[in-house]
Amino acid sequence: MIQTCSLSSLKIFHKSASTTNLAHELSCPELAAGVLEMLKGDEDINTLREWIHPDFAKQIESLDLGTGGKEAKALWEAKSSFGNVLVYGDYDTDGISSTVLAMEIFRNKAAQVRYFIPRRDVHGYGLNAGVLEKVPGWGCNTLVVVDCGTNDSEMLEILRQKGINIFVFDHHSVSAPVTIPTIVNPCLNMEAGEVQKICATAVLWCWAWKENIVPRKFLQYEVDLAALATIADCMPLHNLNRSLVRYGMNLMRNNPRRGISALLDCLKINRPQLTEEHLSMRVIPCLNAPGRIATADAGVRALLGAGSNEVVYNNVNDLVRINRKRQTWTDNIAKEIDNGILTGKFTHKVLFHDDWPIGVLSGVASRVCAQYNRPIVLAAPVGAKVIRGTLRVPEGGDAVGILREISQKLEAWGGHKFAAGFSVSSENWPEVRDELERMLEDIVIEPEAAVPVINIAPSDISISDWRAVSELGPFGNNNPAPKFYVDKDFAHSEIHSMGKDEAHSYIRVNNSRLLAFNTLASDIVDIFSDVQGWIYHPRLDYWKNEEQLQFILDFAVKKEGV
Ligand SMILES: [Mn+2]
Repeated sequence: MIQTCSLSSLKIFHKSASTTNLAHELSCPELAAGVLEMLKGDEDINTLREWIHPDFAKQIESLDLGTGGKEAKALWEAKSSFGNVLVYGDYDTDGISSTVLAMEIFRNKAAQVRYFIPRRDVHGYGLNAGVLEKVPGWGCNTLVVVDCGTNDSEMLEILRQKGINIFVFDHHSVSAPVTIPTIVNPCLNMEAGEVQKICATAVLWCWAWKENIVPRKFLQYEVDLAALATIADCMPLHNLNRSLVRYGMNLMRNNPRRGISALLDCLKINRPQLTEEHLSMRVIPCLNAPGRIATADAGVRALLGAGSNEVVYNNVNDLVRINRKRQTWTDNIAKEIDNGILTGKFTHKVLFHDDWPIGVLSGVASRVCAQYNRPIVLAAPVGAKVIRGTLRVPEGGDAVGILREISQKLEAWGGHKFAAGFSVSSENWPEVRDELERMLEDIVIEPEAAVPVINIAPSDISISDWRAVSELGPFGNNNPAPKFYVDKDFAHSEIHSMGKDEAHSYIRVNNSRLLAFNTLASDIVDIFSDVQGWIYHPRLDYWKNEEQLQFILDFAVKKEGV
């Protein structure tokens, strides 16, 4: 299948004299200067210079972990051993990465380190009071809470009074009084600005780095966890996060931990070619999957990578298998909703089904919201008395704001502007459902902003040009990957089939090929006369140990009015 978009949805950027000047000032190829001009045109020259050469020492220096960071350091230094340590984590990739990092750091000063990951279906979000009550009985001397806990001072205070050492490393926003002095969370000091937005794994890693908790040489081999969690939690890719992701990806390419090496193997990802897209589209879904539909322990075990090779590969195969199951469930529900919307059976925006597994609903909701550019709530029962739901809204809406308005009727709720979740008692559900339906109806959706694309033919991009553009990455949230456009009339285009069963095809543009994977040549021929141009992106490929550039077709751009 070939994806299409309209010419009016694009903002086509043409190189000009200012691009040449900028390239000169930054001593970089014109293509990199053009990409910077297109995506960061408003920034001053020093900001752009720093973007090309991020200064890690300066970035981590400007991260302020506040008094919590100092208090946690003092506690760390006050003891020679923390006895039996329990790490309390969370079930997504940031939660399990920070759990593994905490275990590996606290092992340096502990008799024993164990972990507990709550189950999404049983324990809900964040710290669970019932579980914490049992902690003293487990012979625990020290509790390390990661990726949650900021708003649970009251619960933690009870344990502290029983003589248990408490550390919290979190990045969630503050909504309750913080009385435990050793809560490390950059959100407690938001005045320092954008650099404070980091994932929980990065909070712990940066604390250990800044405060010299463990040797920096040791932390250099743990930065892969921060990289995975930064991408998984969709953190804005400012310079500090870019550095963490970049260092982490280099580690995964050259000297990965056993579990990651095995996982990349199973996913048939060639390590030296690892990209941020591999992580976000393939690796992270596998790490997230167990927490969504089973217990997250499989993810922790895979990242810890203990045991024989056979054990490590078994753990990783578990992840891949569970992710396949999650994918099937997600696809089936998405298809059901697709059909419902297209046949007019689903006119409502709040959808409920007794049999939907709650763990995959947020993924489905994101997909439906993006595809139809419309708000959606998906809900399903958990046990007999509770309904859980997930809410997605397009640009123009405020998901968490909507839940705030009906919060008195909810058991629990949270989230951010585009995505939020809640639980509600079965008695309150009919009322909540109708109110949500009414509020979603009222959202005024903003028209989607035009997507910037740079006008250049593939034959005009060299490997060194592309390397310089890659230096502007890693790409992702707040730093989108640049898109490239070539007009169909730029050169005579020829369409060919390729691959086994001719399942793929390519378009010849001058001396270059635009590769269209899983697209039949006949599909392109069918729309060819309606096409104005092509959107594509370059990719480095290795062929017999030779590096070469490939060009991947992303969209056919349709002429105006067709
Ligand atoms: Mn997190």
